[in-house]
Amino acid sequence: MAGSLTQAQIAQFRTHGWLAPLRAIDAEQAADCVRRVRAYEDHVGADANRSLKIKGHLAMPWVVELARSPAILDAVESLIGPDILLFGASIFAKGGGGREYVSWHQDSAYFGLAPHEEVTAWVALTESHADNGALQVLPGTHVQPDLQHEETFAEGNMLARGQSIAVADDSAAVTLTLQPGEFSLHHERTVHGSQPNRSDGRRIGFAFFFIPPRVQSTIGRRTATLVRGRDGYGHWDADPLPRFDYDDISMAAMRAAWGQYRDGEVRQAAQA
Ligand SMILES: O=C(O)CCC(=O)C(=O)O
Repeated sequence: MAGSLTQAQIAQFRTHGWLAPLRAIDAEQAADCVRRVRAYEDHVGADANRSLKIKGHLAMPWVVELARSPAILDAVESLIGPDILLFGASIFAKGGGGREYVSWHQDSAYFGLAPHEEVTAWVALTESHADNGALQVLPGTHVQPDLQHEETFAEGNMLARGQSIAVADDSAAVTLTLQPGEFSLHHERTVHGSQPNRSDGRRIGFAFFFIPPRVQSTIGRRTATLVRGRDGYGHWDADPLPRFDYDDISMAAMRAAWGQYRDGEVRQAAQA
């Protein structure tokens, strides 16, 4: 299969369900993205975590461009093939010294996709390490089915419903240390989460959700954006992409998708 990953990197992903670090953009470009996130927050008057979720790429063209970074798509192509749809994007911005964390979960729980071929690229816009609550993964967990998640709505949990998998032993967890502009990849069923940010600075990452066009929505017709190759299946309608920053039409679609997800209209796979 074409793409940028070596056989060893592909084997690492297939065996362990994650791969890192890889470089998407340089540090200066990452700093520029951070400035744009702040500008977005000034514009909407609220933390980006409250709205740049699920379809966060519908708020501003630069988010789509970031997802389209050749280095990201080349790596994803190695795993899912030359035809690639961007199915969604969520920001995870954790304030320094805050209580926010992400409980152990699988992305697949609420994605409503089949077959299970989704790959998440988590792009670090700031540095991301153990002290500031970097993404952590439990290697090898992607070979399990969709697991039952308890919806805890716990205070500080950054996930919409505080959805959590009870993990008896997380001693094998791997912390994905990334520099600004680097990214990691994980499979939609890889159990992952993150600890609070104990540093002084903000830790910001953008998660992009990629699927091959053969993957279908199990919860009705939805939208996605073809970012490479061709879609020979037609399972997905086209996302209403932003024509400019804060485009009202695409922002309304983003808010609707996030609302459906957050308000429980999308049921978790293990209960379906
Ligand atoms: O950024 C984090 O802390 C968690 C990210 C995450 O859960 C995800 O990318 O699915």
